[in-house]
Amino acid sequence: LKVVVVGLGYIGLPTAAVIARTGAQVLGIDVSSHVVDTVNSGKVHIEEVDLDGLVSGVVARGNLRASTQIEPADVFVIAVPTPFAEDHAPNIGYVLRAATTIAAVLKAGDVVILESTSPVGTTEKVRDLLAQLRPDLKVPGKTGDSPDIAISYCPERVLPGRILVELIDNDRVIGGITPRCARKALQFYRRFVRGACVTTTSRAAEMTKLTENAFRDVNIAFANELSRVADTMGVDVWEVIRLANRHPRVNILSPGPGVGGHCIAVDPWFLVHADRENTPLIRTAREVNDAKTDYVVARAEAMIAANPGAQVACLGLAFKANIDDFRESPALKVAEALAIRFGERVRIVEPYADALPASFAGTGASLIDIDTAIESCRVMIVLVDHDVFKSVPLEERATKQVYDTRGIWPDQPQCDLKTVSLRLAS
Ligand code: SAJ
Repeated sequence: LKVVVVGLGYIGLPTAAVIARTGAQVLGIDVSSHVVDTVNSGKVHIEEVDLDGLVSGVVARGNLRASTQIEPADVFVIAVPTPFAEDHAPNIGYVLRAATTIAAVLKAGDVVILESTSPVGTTEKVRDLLAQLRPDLKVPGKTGDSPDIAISYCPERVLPGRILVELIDNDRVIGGITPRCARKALQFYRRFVRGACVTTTSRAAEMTKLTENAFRDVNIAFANELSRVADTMGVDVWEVIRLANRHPRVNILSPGPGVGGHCIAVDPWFLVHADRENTPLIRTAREVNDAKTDYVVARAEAMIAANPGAQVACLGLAFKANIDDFRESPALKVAEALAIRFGERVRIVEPYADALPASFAGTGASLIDIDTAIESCRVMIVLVDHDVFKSVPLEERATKQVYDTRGIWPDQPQCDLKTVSLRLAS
């Protein structure tokens, strides 16, 4: 079996490597020659648990190659980004460009699978584009009962940090343009997926992916809204959530400084953009989560202003715990805002960074380790729940002024938060 994976990013590269491990011949296509060269030398350009070892193994065995040039194959997997524009309109330009690239080498019997998170109807657009570019091929759902190619949508659902595990163990939703298309894609996923593979239509599969991330966003928004109410009331939100979650049908997620990453803060907009009138809750959840970052900045600023001259440690820049991914990170946004306002008083602790991102240049802020932070900073703003921060014992921070946006130190004296929130309110 020969498989082409278009896009060697956070999803495409692990997917290509996992397929290559099954013994298939896999060619990864990327527009970046740096990425192509890196993969061909058996190395990786992204950090993901165990990915380096897997890629070096499958490249050494000759099962995975990378190129900027497409080649014929039996199965084509599209895993390119689908960003959105200023007005939240989804941009499927990379998907259509990938389909155009594939069209050049497509032949009867081939299977095309879109994995990129996409607005409902995108897979049909891919089908229409392939039909237009290759009038010599019969496409599914359009030109007769026995199409030459199969086209499906099968969203990735993996969690960064657990990608190689979840690629295998998670259930997959496989949406065919026709049932026959779904069956063809199913045969392919059975090669490496241990979870259940459930077939449906491409439109239902597209909406399922968007629904999963919108569900999580709405639930995080609920937690973030609660945290603001609790601040106003002078109540510890973490204690309230712990207590409420003892109810058998209540399961509240964790508040934080906002929602980051490339998925949950983006995908709900695809639903809102498709049907603005009927999505007030999903849109509001997005706004609540974005506004939480501004609220954390304002609260941290009030706390720092109340401690004149004190050094301030911002703990964490990553978009979530125990990863080195700073994309769309609310922690990064908070730390940047504080560095711009308070300059060299601001010290950043991020065990997953070797240096501060370029956006901190000229602010005077510096990168330090957690021990130096404990020694030198009286104010601590917890922005990421990295394990290394969680393990700081109470005796090392009992006298600190702490704003714990992630609730990692439940035993921390809370009095200052109440004072600050009252000051903010007045
Ligand atoms: N977050 C909170 N509170 C929580 C949970 C998360 O503030 O209780 C924040 C995180 O700190 C982070 C953001 O939300 O900033 C997103 O983190 P996440 O762990 O919820 O999700 P991602 O973005 O790493 O991955 C999500 C996953 N989707 C779901 O859990 C429904 C993953 O399965 C998807 O494959 C991925 O999006 C994707 O690629 O779409």
